Amino acid sequence: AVEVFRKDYRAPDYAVENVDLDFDVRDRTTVVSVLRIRRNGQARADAPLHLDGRGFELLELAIDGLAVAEANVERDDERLLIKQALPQAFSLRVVTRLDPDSNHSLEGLYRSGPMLCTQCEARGFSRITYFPDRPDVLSRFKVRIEADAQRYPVLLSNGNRVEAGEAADGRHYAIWEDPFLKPCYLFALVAGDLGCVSDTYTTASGREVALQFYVDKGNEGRVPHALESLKKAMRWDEQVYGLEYDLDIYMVVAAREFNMGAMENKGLNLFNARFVLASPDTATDADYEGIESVIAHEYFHNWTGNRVTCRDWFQLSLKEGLTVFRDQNFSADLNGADVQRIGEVRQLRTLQFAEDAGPMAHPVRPDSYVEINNFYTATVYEKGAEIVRMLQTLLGRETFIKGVQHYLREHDGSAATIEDFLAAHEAVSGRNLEGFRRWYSQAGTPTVGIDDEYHLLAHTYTLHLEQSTPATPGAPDKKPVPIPIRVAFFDGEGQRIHLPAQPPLMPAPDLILLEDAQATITFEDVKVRPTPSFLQGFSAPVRLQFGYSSDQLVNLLLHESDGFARWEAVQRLMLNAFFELLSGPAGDDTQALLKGLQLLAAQHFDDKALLAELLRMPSESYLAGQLQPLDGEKLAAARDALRLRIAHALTGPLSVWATAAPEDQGAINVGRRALAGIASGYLAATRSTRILDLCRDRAGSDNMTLSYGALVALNDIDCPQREDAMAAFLSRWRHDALVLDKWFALQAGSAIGNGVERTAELLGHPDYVASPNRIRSVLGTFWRENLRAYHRADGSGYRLLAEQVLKLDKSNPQIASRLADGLLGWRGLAAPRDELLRAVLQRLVQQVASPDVSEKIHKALA
Ligand code: B3K
Ligand code: ZN
Repeated sequence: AVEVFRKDYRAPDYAVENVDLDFDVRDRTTVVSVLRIRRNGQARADAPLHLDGRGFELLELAIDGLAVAEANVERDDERLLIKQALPQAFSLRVVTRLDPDSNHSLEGLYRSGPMLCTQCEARGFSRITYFPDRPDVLSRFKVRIEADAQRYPVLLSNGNRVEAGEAADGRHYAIWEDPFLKPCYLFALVAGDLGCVSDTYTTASGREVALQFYVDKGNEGRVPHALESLKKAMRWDEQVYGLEYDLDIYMVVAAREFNMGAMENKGLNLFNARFVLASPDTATDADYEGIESVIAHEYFHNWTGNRVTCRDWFQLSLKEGLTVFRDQNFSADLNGADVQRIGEVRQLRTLQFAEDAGPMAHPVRPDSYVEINNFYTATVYEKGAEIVRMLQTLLGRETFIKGVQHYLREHDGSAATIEDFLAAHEAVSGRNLEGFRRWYSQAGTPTVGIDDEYHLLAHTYTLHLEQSTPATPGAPDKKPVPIPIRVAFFDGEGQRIHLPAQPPLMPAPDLILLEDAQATITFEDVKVRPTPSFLQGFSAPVRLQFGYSSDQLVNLLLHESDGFARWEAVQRLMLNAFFELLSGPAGDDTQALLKGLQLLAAQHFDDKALLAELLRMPSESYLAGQLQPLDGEKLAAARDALRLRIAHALTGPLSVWATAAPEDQGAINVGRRALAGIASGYLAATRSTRILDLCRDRAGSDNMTLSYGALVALNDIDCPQREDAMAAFLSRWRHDALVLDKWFALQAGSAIGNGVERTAELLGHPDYVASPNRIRSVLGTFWRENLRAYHRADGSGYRLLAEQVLKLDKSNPQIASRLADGLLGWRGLAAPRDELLRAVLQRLVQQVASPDVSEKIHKALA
């Protein structure tokens, strides 16, 4: 595989104006593609025609009705070059034969249960036919599908259905036309036997849109939440961005087998079933929120991604970062900003900070890639969203929205760049975003260090700020970036102190803008020593270092009004206690945490969901990023000790919260259930029979949040209640794939016994199937959240994961490559694990075939 560089971008020589596709679905599927092609103005008259294609049988290749001679063709595994003299405009006919039933990569045309479906982003369309598979070639698509009427009653593609009817031999057909220009990665097709739930939506301008959800038959009752979420998203985009839906129909199809969350194909989204199907007995409140946000995300792509797409894949964050930012705001508006923001930061710090610190670190706009699928990352998505958020902070919400609208107007129907996006914001705001561009081009997580000084006699308060970004692979020298730091000040009793703005460094009383490597701000006339609260709302994706005292942290935990800042304070207290317990007995730091939590427990909380977040312990995978070198067994033990300490210090309130566990839907109950789950988790660690019995009984609840919460609480405790509850859960849900995924994840994540052996056994369990969701449940949970097992000092955890990566490397490289993330960080491990994992990698690198996995392993060993 070759490395592709951003600097090598060249506009395509040929435009494909029309794409006419004919899918004849039989045991094999034959695809006739007729393209109307025109040479672009800037191209040389003798420019060869570049087509991408792989993994199919080529039956015909003709230009203007004449077969292309072998002598005029140059071809390798992935592409084909036509070198004969070509007229300025011509038609290309390509006939290919596909075998979707044996396509386990889940890219291109493949089978998922009762249907055939497609996944084309990033480069799956070229598994269907020869085509210039690049996002800057935009065409008008017309698609005819013919298939057996019994086996495939549902025939779908993008746009509007313009014709349908019967064909010979019990077959039928449908013809779809998409009036909008689109790149081939947004093409989609579905042929299957599916149930349908439909509804309508009336847009702000009064157009009626048909909404249709296609799911496995029998699952229709689990669609309403996704459907309601879609309608909310459609309304939100009208109200906030003034953006309306543009076709007469919007379809969502739920697939059992899907490599990622979902895909925004024009008018025909394909979804991992887990982001569509929900009922209170099968899906947790967290699942409900996930569905709402992914449904919204894919819908928002209709403008940010589809109407305006990306010029090349280096610009991926143009659509992904912006669309994540939009779905985050949607969720915050619907469910409350504080808890939403805490979840975002938790994810960013756990996944993206780790990525930035590892061998795959890359800028939000990468400079090169070997396999583009490896760059659908937390950096491109989540850090990309953080950059957009900072832009909004700098420009103000109103100007920012105008900037987005201006960008969409200027580039509607075309393929754009991140540069175009920034230029649009410069145009509407009159600001120069030169320095800001560095956020897109520079990898690594900046650290901001702050010191403060208070002069009792002079009544001055001074802040010294500095920033630096650590070197990342291939990029040793980093420049400062503009960092917006939202700030508030409090006195010792938690009352706000208002200190004045000091432009340009402090453009508003609540905002510091650190643009240089260092800066100093002095405030006069400050009567008492302030407790600063830096980075409110997590206003920039940085690590912030400030020597908070325990008292200051407790002060912020109890009195800050910004939910994120309260959470941040308790995170710091928890981390301090965790480090104390890692190296010895409980001392001052643990005491400070417990005292803070006791005071917190005595406060009145309307927002129970926020209280639950404040009490939640940092996850193992988050802690792993804090510990260098990493000893997973020690880490898990210290975390267990911390859990037990908290349980003993808060037994009273925890018992109250653990019991208040309502089954009904509704936001207030979502918070109560979250709290009950957290509280039972702590209490179970004390092994009190009362709580273990309660959890066992609750695991049989008809409310999945309660049931699953109880199982999580029991999961690390070796006791008969756990055995009984797990067995009952398995036999109750054995036939429901999505719920069964939860059972597998619990097993793979449990601290009990030998987790490596148990995980290996799970892979041979009679109920195990190698679907992407199941693989992630078992192996993803194992390496990310079971550090005790995965990092066993004998290296057996590493060997198990590597074996599975190798196995999947051949059938489904995208999934294999996701799992390979668990193998990359050997440099950060405590001996002897570093050498054990390195040896595993050195063996693996000889054996893997896919560019996906091999790119990562090469970078890890470099
Ligand atoms: N755009 C798709 C992701 C495609 C991943 C290709 N490997 C889903 C999304 O971000 O909405
Ligand atoms: Zn997306």
